[in-house]
Amino acid sequence: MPSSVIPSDQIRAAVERELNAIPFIDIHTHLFMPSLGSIGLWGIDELITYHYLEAELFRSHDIQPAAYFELSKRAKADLIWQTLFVENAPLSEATRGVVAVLNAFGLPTSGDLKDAREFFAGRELRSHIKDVFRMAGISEVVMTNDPLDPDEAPLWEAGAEGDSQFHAVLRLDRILNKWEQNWQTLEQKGFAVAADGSGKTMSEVRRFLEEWSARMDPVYMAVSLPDTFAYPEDSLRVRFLRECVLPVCRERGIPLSVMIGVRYLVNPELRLAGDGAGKADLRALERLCVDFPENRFLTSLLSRENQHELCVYARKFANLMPFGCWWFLNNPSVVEEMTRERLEMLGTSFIPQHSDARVLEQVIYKWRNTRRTLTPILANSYQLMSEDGRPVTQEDIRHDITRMFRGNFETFTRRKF
Ligand code: RAT
Ligand code: ZN
Repeated sequence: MPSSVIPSDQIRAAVERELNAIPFIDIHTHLFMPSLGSIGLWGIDELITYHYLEAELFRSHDIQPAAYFELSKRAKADLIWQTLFVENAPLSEATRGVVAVLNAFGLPTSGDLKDAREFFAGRELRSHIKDVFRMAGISEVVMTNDPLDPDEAPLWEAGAEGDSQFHAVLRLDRILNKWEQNWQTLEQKGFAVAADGSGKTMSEVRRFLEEWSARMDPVYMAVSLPDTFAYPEDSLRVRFLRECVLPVCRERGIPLSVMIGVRYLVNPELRLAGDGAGKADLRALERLCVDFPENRFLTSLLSRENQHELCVYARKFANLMPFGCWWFLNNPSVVEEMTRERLEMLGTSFIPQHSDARVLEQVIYKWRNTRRTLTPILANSYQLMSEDGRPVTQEDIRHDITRMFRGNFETFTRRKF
């Protein structure tokens, strides 16, 4: 027996050790590097007013959304704190997350928010980011950068300084999903585009993507898509994909991330918290993989019902990389089910999780929860392998965890981080 073979009763501890030791790459967040700092969210009031918690507020308090959104940030946080943390025990995943962050910084998890507010007010952003990443066990994060966001675009245009711990992603939602509301912004920026996609629109959108890719150096391009997403289809979205997005991705050798299954604003009054989820028809994904073998697709799906099918498609197409347990799926019960299924069907050839953090300190609880949920799942897989006759070594565990939380992303993006 090779010396590094792990006895059965020590497998779980070995998995836990490696999960804690290996710094992960967080491949999809809504965090921003310090040079885009004015749009980055951090601190206690942002943590408590996370839209996942706003959705929960309206189930436990009778304030109307319109009245809630009139409040100041601080008053919103006080109301959510009082309702979801004081009057009720914080049992949900999103509320527990806030508790875990407070606890990680040694702050009180009950009572009022005075100490927490004082603590965060005294932090210097750059050193705070370093501490938070260390506490979360991540080496770097991937941002979501929207070249048509009126707050973000000017910062890039003014030459925002890059940061080795933050990688850019060119987000395409305003072009692919909201062209009608955004084509004039491109026109104002000097691109000869038309509302109906006629004339030079396609070559100009392509030029726009090339220009912004040169500016941001994105590790991938990304779009969130509705549950009704169809391909092929006679639509502007599909023309943009075929004639602009996918060719530029190929030119630059980067993947496209397709996040499918959002039902936008099923309750518009809730704003960011108002989206729902729906089952998608994955034949669209199949056709993309078949028609564009030279492109690579990072894929996350919002509906639980689509997850098994996604594994089947990943077995057919090497240019498809399932990633993450997205948004409403990022709860231990669902993460467990999805990750077991993926391990059973794909081995380690997928990316188990991303944080989707919108507020800096969320990476602490989100990655802690991922490690906690994954420890028994991975340990069980190694246990079964060992019972079937292949001893498990420390090197196996290190190699596999590194592959899932770093290597698969590096290989798929053709970068070394
Ligand atoms: O999880 C979220 O915060 C959602 O609101 C979305 O931002 C989603 O993750 C997305 O990237 O579209
Ligand atoms: Zn997201």
